[in-house]
Amino acid sequence: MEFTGIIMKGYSGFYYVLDEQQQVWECSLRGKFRLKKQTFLPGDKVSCTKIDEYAKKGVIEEVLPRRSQLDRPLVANVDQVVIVMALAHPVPDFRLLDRMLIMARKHQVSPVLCLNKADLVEPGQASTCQKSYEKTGYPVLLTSTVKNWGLEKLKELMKDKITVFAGPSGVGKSSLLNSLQAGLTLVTGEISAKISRGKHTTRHVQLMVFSVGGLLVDTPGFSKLSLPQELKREELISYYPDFLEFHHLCRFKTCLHREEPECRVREAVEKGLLDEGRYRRYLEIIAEVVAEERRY
Ligand SMILES: Nc1nc2c(ncn2[C@@H]2O[C@H](COP(=O)(O)OP(=O)(O)O)[C@@H](O)[C@H]2O)c(=O)[nH]1
Ligand SMILES: [Mg+2]
Ligand SMILES: [Zn+2]
Repeated sequence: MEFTGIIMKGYSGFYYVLDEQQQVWECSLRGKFRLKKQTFLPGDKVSCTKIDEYAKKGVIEEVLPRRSQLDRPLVANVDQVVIVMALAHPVPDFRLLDRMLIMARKHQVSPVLCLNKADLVEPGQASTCQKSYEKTGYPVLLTSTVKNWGLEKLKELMKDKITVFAGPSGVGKSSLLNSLQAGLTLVTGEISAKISRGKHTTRHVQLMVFSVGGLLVDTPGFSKLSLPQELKREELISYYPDFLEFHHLCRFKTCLHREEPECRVREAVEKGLLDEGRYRRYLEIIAEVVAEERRY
């Protein structure tokens, strides 16, 4: 008997495959895969054969083509990444955020920006931040797991999709997931406390079932992200959907929006139509891209 399913996790030689009836099967690989050095990632769609119906054991026969592959975390077929930043505690890392937006687009995964801990800042501060990123066209939510703000909206966006939660440590990723999915008990808390609890922190990448439909991935969080390899200076603008309408009006088609005359992007920043901080970070990134090009 054959069935298709999604790999939820791999663990010591076995793969745990969720079938369409929401049952998990412990599957091993046919020897031929080991020879072919084929990789199997969480999120991969596979076809399997049942070996033991009662004990829910099976064998993976084939991996179906991957739609996308994220590197951090290493997961296949991710539909969207919820980029979580805390508005305070820790202060938002907009440099990291802008890089994560670039990375998401590079991997053809749609980003959702979640500005969490909205309960810790003045409403005005939260909405200023929200408005400046809404110009990208990506959904930007203000959330609080303490006040239950924005969670219904986030839930709606996650329905029937494979969603990865990413962002720095301590911003509330695990807390959000615990609030969104009844029964989840991911470890949350201050960073130092989590390290001492060691074993229970998110190490293996694992997909979890979202009961309204869809799958979730929590990640341990990271603080640094490099730019995509071989990113060209003229390409960078395509990662800034908020800048594009102005870019098209610049005097020079090749405008990098630095010192060029009649730069409409720079003008838009001066007029307050684009966020100044985001523009300054763009200048840092373009400088990095140019420096990187020169190395080759
Ligand atoms: N005030 C406030 N604290 C929060 C919120 N969400 C999470 N926290 C706290 O922030 C800390 C880190 O949360 P955690 O979910 O472990 O962050 P993670 O490292 O991104 O998974 C914990 O102490 C949480 O209780 C929120 O919306 N408001
Ligand atoms: Mg966490
Ligand atoms: Zn320009």
